[in-house]
Amino acid sequence: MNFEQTISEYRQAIERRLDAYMAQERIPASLREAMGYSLLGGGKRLRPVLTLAACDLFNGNRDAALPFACALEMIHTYSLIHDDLPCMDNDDFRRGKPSSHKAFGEATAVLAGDGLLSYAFEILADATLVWQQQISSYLVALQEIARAAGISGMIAGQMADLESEKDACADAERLRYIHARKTGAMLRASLMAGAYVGNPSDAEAAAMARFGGLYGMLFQITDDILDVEGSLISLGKTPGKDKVEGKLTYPSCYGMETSKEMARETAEEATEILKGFGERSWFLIALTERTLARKS
Ligand code: GRG
Repeated sequence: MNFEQTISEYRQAIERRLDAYMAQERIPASLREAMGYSLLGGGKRLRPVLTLAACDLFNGNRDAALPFACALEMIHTYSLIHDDLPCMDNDDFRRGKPSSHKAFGEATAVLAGDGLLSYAFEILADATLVWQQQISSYLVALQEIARAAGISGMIAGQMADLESEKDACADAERLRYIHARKTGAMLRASLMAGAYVGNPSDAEAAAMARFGGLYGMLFQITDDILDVEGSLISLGKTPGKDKVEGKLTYPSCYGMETSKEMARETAEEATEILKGFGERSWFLIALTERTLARKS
C-alpha cells in the first residue's frame, strides 16, 4: 500500500462512520442539518487519520479506534465553528464555504458546536463500554482527549490567544504556550488515543507523546506560514488574518525564513522519533514530510 491508498482508506472509513453518527434520527432535524453542514464533506480529517495511523502502528483494533477518531473530528469541528463566531475570530469562510453562523445564524452555530462537543463525549463513553476487554487503556485515551480539548488544553490556548491579540511579538514562550494548547494538544491527543487503543508499552506511549508534541508544533508553524502565503481557494478560509489582527505567530515572532527553518528542524526531530518504531512507522513519516510541505 502506498501513502495515497492508505490515507484514502482511512478517510473512507472515517467518512462512513461520521455519516452513520449523523444519521441518527434522535438528533432534531435543524440541529442535525447545522452539525452535518460543518462536519460532513469537508476538512482534511487530519486528527482522525492520526488516530487510525497510531492505532495501526501498534497493531490495534481499527474498529475500536474509529469512535475515538470520529469524536476527535467532532471536537475539532466544534472548535472551528465557535472560533469563527463574531465574538471570537469573526470569520466568514471555513472549509471552502460560508462559516456556520453565516449559514444558520449565531444561535444555531453555537448550538451546533455544543451538539458536536457533547455528542463526541457520548460516543467516547459508548465506545469504552462496548470494548470492555481493554477498558483501562480506552479510559486513558478518553482522558487524553478530554484534557486536550479542555481547561488545560485547547480552551486554555484559545483564552491565552484572545489575551495576546494586538501583541504580535510578545515573547516566544507565550507563542509556544498558546500553540501547544490551542492546536498542538488535540493533534497530540489524536495520536495518543490511537496509540492507547493499540495498548502500547510505557516507553512506546512516551515516544508517541514526544512525537505528538513535535507534530503539533510542526503543524502550527506551517499553519502560520500558510496564513501569510496561502490563498482562500487553497486554504478554504480567509488568509492574512493573523497579520491584520496583530496575532502572535511564528512569522511575527521569528520572521518567515527562521520559521521555515524551525519547521524543517521540527520535522526532522519528529521523524527521528518515528524511526525508533521501525518499518511500521512509514505512514506517519510520510505524513510528517507532507505536513512540512503542505499547501492547505
Ligand atoms: C473556540 C473553543 C474554541 C477553540 C478554538 C482550534 C481553535 C481553537 C481555533 C481554530 C483557529 C485556527 C484556524 C487555528 C489554527 C490551527 C487549526 C486548528 C487549523 C484548522 O485545522 P485544519 O487545517 O482544518 O486541520 P480542517 O478544516 O482541514 O479540519
